[in-house]
Amino acid sequence: MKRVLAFLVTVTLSAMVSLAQLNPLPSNEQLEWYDMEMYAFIHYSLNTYTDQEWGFGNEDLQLFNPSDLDCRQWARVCKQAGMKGIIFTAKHHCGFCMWPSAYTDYSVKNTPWKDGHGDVVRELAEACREEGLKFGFYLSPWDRNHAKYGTPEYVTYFRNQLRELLTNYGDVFEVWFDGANGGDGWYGGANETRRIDGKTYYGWAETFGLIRELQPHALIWNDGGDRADLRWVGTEAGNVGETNWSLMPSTGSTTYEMLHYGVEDGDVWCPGETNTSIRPGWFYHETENDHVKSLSKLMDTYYKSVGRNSTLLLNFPIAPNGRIHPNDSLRGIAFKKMIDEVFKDNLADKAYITVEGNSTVIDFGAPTSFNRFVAEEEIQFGQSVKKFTLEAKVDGEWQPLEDELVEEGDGLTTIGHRRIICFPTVRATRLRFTINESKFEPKIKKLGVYLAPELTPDIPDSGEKKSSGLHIYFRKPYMMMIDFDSEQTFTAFRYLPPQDTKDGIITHYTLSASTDYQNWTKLASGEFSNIVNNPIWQTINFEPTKAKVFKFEADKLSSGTRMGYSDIEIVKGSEIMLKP
Ligand code: FUL
Repeated sequence: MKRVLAFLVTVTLSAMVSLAQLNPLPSNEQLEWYDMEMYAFIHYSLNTYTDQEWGFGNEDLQLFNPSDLDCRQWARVCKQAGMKGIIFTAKHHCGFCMWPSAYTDYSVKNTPWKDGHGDVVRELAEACREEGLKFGFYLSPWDRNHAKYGTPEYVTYFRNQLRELLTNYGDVFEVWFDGANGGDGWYGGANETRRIDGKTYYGWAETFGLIRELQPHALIWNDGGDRADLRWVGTEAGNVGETNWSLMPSTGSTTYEMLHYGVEDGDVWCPGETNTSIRPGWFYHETENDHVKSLSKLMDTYYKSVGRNSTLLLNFPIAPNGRIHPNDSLRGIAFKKMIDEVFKDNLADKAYITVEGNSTVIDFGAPTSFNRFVAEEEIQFGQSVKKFTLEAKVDGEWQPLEDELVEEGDGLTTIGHRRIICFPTVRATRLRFTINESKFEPKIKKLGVYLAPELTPDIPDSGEKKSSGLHIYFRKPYMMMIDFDSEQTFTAFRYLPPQDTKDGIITHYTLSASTDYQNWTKLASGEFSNIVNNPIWQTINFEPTKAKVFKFEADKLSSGTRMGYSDIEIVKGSEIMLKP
């Protein structure tokens, strides 16, 4: 009898194992993570005081002395903006630590702020607890300050810091390891370029082991290398694919397609987290105060993240005074109010619902206006739906509905945790939802039908190039010249990198000006940091300079052999020069 039982247990276990392989399932932590829907990123570091996106690693510690640093304000704003947690840049690529780490001098402990007795990580972790928000941190693996970066000693340092953050600040819900890795930096004064293999250098398996041991419930985000618990979605623009599987292959490199759309037959659960900033940049720049994303842009981001089986990690930068700027907080709070408004009244709750084969018919009883449809799968049993259709019965005729936010196809593919479909308002008596294809018997948890207020979309870009009136020509594949009919006084040069390819994006540049094409004055040179993942306008400000011609040289490209651009703008005072 015992043997029979043992045999049965073995058979059942192996059947469960092979079923699990066929249909990987999320962990409890991943299920809770989905339910958070939105949480905040906070970018704050020495960059805030140098107007940079990536610090070089030698920025002056004396710069860190905020007059009004208030982590409670951050937590309150984030909470009112509907965020369920905060992930904080404890250390960005410049290596400056926002907590008094015992392993480096390059931290808050050697700044004038609170006479070196402050700890931003502690203040924020406490503020999160007070506001009922979860707390997580970003610890940049790349460190442009550390002398030993690139050697095994740095990996020990990195793990020591990880241990500090995992043990001294209470529960951590997510640990974020950015993928920007290696390149030029200060490195303790060496001032050189160091390359590492991001997949092997940090010994991720062991590093992850430390997190599992010290914070077993924390989720790990990593955008390549060893598969962690959450994946990047391949862009920082704030959208994941309309088809979005929560699965990935457990090993091997990833491509943009895999990150953006997931992998239908992947063997591990590794859902996509959609990250973007409420402004163009991740860090605060005064010049972006009027470029906080509009309500319609934020709603679009919500539909393309939370509405596509993902979560939204929305960044709020901290201003130099140590607080979230009022423009960002007002917009964040308006965003939450708009989400509540859209989803306050589920019209399906009052309807008569019948199931006919693979179709569910929602009968409103009378012509009813709606423009949003929501479906959710019971993902604790896996993700199943591959294709569905939606039809509205208008004047007695069934009419197909399509997702208006996708460019190709009807967008009605995967569902997962939550899928929101947006379409122009229809007035119909019934809505029919049909599952056409699925991996296994799908389990639908919830259906919703809503009437969202019409938001005026952002005024579309007229498409007119700012550079269209400029006289631009190339001297070499790496050298662009822009000349004017007469000598004038200029104050800034702006560069918009190619938008649809990474080839030709300038990561390092030199800008010079001349009045006679003979004698050149170097106006600036440096790095357009994070331009590859976030290809937004880059501004080079300089002292008012008389010039007739500009020379813009690409010292380094992300890839490709020719410098590329989408647009160029040259600023004369506050006026934009369109015509020479
Ligand atoms: C990027 C980083 O390089 C940016 O600076 C920022 O932290 C963003 C969230 O991730 O890859």
